Amino acid sequence: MNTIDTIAALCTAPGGAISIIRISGEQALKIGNQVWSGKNVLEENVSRTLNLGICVSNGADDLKSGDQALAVYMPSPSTYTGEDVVEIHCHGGTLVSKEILDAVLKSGARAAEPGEFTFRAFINEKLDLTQAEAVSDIISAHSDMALHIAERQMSGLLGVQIREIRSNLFAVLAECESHLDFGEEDLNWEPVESMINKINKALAASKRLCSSGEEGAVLRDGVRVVLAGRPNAGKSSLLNLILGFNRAIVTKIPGTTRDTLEEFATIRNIPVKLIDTAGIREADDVIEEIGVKKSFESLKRAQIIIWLMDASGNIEEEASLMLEHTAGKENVIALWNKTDIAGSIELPLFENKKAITTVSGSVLENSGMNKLFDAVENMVWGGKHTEEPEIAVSARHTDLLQQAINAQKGVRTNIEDAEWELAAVQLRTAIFALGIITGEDANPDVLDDIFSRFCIGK
Ligand SMILES: Nc1nc2c(ncn2[C@@H]2O[C@H](COP(=O)(O)OP(=O)(O)OP(=O)(O)O)[C@@H](O)[C@H]2O)c(=O)[nH]1
Ligand SMILES: [Mg+2]
Repeated sequence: MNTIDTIAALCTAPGGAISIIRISGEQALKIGNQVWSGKNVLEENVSRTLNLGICVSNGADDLKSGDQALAVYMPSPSTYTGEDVVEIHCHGGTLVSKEILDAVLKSGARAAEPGEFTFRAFINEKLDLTQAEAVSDIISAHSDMALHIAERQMSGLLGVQIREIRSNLFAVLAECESHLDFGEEDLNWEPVESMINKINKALAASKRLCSSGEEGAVLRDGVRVVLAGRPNAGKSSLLNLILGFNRAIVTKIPGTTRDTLEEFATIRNIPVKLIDTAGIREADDVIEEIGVKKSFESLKRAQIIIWLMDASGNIEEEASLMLEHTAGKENVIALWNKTDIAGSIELPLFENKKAITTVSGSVLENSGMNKLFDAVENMVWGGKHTEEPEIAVSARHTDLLQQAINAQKGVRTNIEDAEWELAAVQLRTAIFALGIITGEDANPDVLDDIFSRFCIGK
């Protein structure tokens, strides 16, 4: 991605009431005035205010279409990208915005690549790399908790902590390098103990951040929760209950769901991908057979299985089917459903099976569901999570933090043994890994990989 061209893209999703076209770069103002015309020409005097005017669909001198639009000029450097920015807010609808964007491109802008506005913000030091990543996390957040964490990362919290660790390591590195350069001289050397203290502090902070990676993975990727069981057990009813609306068809006919159905939801603020499956049985026809095959595929990739059993049915058969299909799997919640019509019978609890947590209730009457959600929460957080973490790092950060931790571990011994050369090498490795996290030391491949995952217009 070069940073010279003036770039433009539609920043809003299609189908909304308003569309926003953003233009960023040196030519933004000139192009803006070519495609938009109002009482005021866009210039410094009217900057940062919305101006009403019309758009020119074919650029420059052709005022034929005259779509009403608001335009705003935001001069650099106090803009999202750090460059001159013009935004045109026009009527929603694919055609209007496409015509205006075409005119902008004809007037000299280049179509922005995914994440290119944020990339420019990064290059112009408006954001560090962790903040740029947080922009994407904010867009894709599926729970309040994920959103709050992304917002804190966006405000720079993670970057600040990484830079603090780095500066401790830099201080120790400077001392090690002095030993290498002026080892023979009688300088005012920092005591070894104080250097080790700095390493210990940096190491503890790195480990603390690294350990938030598990929460980060849950909150960013969500947990795959598969609803499985025999036909009619109540799987689709449970999906609808958790979603809060009727997404799946529910009937009393066994075999209603034939294809797997995936929906995002939250359970106790945990983002989950719920997968409703076709009931498992000997299929009646080829369509159902494919559906059942897909159910088995889903089971393989599940992080949590909620296996529903009909408590009003044949208890032994229900239990043995569940045990057969969840054998060797971790994180199984066995849900005895339909207790409202089951009468007072004793239901097996599978207490000798460590991977299985058994709960019972009625999806129809919405009873016992808190116990089900407790079980999901316990499985996700391993019973230890209590409150919202301040920071939850991503898989990329975790890998780099781990590299930094490994390097820091050796440094203590190197310093004690006055192995300044070795200590310096390890410290540089750790500092470099941390610098990739914040972007100072990230190479173009890393940046391409990160920004290509953004959407166009961000
Ligand atoms: N009494 C009672 N009926 C329930 C309960 N949960 C679901 N049902 C009913 O059981 C029937 C089947 O429910 P579904 O949710 O379609 O079951 P399913 O497991 O998705 O079934 P398939 O899609 O055929 O595999 C429907 O008539 C539901 O209303 C419950 O807790 N109690
Ligand atoms: Mg169903």
